[in-house]
Amino acid sequence: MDSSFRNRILESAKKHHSRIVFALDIVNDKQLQKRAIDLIEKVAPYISAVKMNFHLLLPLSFDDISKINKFAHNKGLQTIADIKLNDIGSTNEAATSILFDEGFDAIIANPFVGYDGALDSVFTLAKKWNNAVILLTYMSHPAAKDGYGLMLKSKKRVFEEFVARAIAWKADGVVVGATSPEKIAEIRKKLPKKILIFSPGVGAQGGDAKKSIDAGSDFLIVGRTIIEADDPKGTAKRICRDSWLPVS
Ligand code: OMP
Repeated sequence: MDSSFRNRILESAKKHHSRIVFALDIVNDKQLQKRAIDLIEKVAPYISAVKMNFHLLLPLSFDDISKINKFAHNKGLQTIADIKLNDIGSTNEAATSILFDEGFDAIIANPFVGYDGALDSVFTLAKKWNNAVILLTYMSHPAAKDGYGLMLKSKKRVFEEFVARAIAWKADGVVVGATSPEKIAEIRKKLPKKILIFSPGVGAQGGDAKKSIDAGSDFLIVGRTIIEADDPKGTAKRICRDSWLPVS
């Protein structure tokens, strides 16, 4: 049986009937770890993975993060470390080792920094751990066009170069904002099916869950819309049902 990250997250999607990656972006809470675990407990039936960003990675300890990862795994969920890694190889290697030791299944990195002497160490470690690397390709914020949309001398736009890198480096996934469904559709056409598209920006940033899935996203990354809702469980359930696409 194929135990790759791709297979693990698709199995989780099938089990939970959900295409949602829940962004655990908790702010203004002194009991971060407890709140994180409470939220996972509530929404676990309606998500396929959990993503942790600096909101938790900076203030919490190695043990706290490991415990959250273990809790999510026990619920049959995959976990993604979002630090948009972007440094020289030795530093990337140190960061990736710590995150995989903490139990993460995947890490988000920035392809801008290149492969040799930079992201090569991240891909090597991911392979060793049977984990995944997900590359930023077209972000969700309004200024994304000022970076990812720039035209290069080669007549390729930056995001097209990043798509080529994702293919050449055998990335497991790419991030393309739900706020640009036309970019999702364009990128989906260029990417082999085995590379998953993760789309943040649903709800709070104005993106639409169903439109993103229809355009070709495999997973939706959703944070504040669920966390800040009066009823996080009901909200996760609604987004999950509205955007469900069976895993083929
Ligand atoms: P909400 O806007 O609250 O749903 O959160 C979105 C989450 O996705 C946050 O953790 C962001 O840091 C992250 N994100 C984006 O919003 N846009 C991107 O282009 C990329 C990411 C990401 O890599 O996850």
